[in-house]
Amino acid sequence: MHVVDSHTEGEPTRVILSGGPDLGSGSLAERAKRLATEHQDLYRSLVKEPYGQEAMVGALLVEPVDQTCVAGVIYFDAAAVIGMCGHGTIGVAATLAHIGKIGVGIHKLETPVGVVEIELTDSNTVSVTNVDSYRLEKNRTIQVEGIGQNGASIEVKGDIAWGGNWFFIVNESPTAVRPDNLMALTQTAMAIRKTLEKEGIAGGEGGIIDHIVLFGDALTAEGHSRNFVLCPDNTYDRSPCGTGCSARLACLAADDLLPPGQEILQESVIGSSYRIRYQPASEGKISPTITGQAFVTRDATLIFNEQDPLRNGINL
Ligand code: PYC
Repeated sequence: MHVVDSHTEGEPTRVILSGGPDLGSGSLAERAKRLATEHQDLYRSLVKEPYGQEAMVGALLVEPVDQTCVAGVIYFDAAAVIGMCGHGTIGVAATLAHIGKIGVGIHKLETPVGVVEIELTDSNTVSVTNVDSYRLEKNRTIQVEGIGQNGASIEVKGDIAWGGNWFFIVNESPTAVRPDNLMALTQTAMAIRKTLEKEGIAGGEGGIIDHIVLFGDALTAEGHSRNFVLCPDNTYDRSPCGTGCSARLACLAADDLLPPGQEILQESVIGSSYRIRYQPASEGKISPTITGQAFVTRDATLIFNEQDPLRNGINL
């Protein structure tokens, strides 16, 4: 299997260029479902240790239905096949540039949730105009057990928003959003997601809210902030999370906190950043654009040995 690895603002992506599973024909959403249900061990082993690494997102390149797109792409992490991935798209663009498939300029990629546009400014710098994003619900209040003093429960408020995946966005995190606090942040975000699950709180059409975003300090005068994002596989996003930024921009737009076209900086918990902005789209949605950098780290052949008892990854 031919793979190219990269990182986008610290978050790893593995692009599968050839040798991946045959998902047949149909829409990207249908093929993503097939990957999720018929090839679970395989896709997970691609990103889990010992073949992959913690926090890695896989990007399986497939034939697009829309022939104006340079490729179709299906994203997944060690737990789930996901709809879209912002950092992954920046990594795919840098990878396609690395193999000479695209040059500087504007291109399109097809994902299970729609077509996204990528603008490659140089071999590493990419702007992604993501699928239209929106806020479904403002200030949903939940009672989260086990994260207060001595295991007490705490009231947490969050917005439910779509950015290519479903997000619960907490503006006032009960846990400080600092790089020396990763364990506590992970526990808090996992407890929030568990509460959402338990209470049957979902995105549109019952979509699972599998990403949690925590914001700590108030915005600076320029609208800059730092986030912590929990992914479905319980790792935290080292980048500021492109789909999370899209969902966040939808909330800022809905609250009239950011005018169209004005660019702000979104920092991740590790301090890497994206430049993000939006334009209004139809039906009260927004069209978000995320700019960041990806660097190719490895161009390799993966060998899965039938004799290897850990070829499906470490499953604890
Ligand atoms: O950048 O959208 C993103 C993303 C989703 C999961 C990990 N990164």
